[in-house]
Amino acid sequence: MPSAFVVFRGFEESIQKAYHLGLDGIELALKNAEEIDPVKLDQWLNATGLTVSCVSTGQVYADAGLMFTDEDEGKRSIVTKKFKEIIDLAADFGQLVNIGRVRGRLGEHPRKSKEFFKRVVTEICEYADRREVTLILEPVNRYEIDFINSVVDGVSVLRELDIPNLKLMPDTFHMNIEDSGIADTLSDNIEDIAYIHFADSNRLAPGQGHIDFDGIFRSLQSVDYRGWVSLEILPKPNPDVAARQAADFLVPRIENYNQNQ
Ligand code: LER
Ligand code: MN
Repeated sequence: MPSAFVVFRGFEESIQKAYHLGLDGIELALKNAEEIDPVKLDQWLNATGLTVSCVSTGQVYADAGLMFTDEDEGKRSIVTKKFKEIIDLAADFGQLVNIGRVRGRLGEHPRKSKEFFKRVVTEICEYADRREVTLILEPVNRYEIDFINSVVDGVSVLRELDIPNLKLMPDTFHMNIEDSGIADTLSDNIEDIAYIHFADSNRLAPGQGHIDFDGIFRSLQSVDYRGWVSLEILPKPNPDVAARQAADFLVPRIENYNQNQ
């Protein structure tokens, strides 16, 4: 979708560009599993040595307004089916699928909405477990969604649901709005964290706003975080410049981080 916070569009070209920027992987933002041909994807990845870091699903929501909390059972079945297809794809590519805004809203009937959310999450996690895929729940700030806004909120949902293949995907942009601190909150909750979205305070490339990424790297290093950090930034002033700013800032820091493992 034109509104997606993705840097590049077009799979083959994006993989090529990510490779030339010195990145290790590519996060796919899909609205449907059929959007991508797995055979071609495998070829593009093999040609570059990149891997899929995760499949993100914000576009499942953005495209058709589908959400886990929908009162309409038919719509909940559609979103569940789409997730199962994406999980099948992720079984071969990345083994991680995110749950962001597609979880929906609590709205006027919070008890019912929470129950619907729980049912869909339980069903897709069970399906994913058999395929060794983990679902990663993303806390999203209050201006975009009305529940699970902070990492601390996310941790309490994880404790309540108690599903082994359900983890968190914090996003530094949202954490800057909702959490008491970024670096400490990440290290304090690292056992529940499987993946991290990096964007600066203004959603631009890391280094273009006021988030202390060096402090975050130190904190992650102190708890030996081994998961991905992935860029989810606005393509501004244009996709290539934004990606270059991000790579110039992050690649040396990640190389340094990996050398100190
Ligand atoms: C999705 O990863 C996210 O962070 C949202 O803010 C995008 O709308
Ligand atoms: Mn995000």
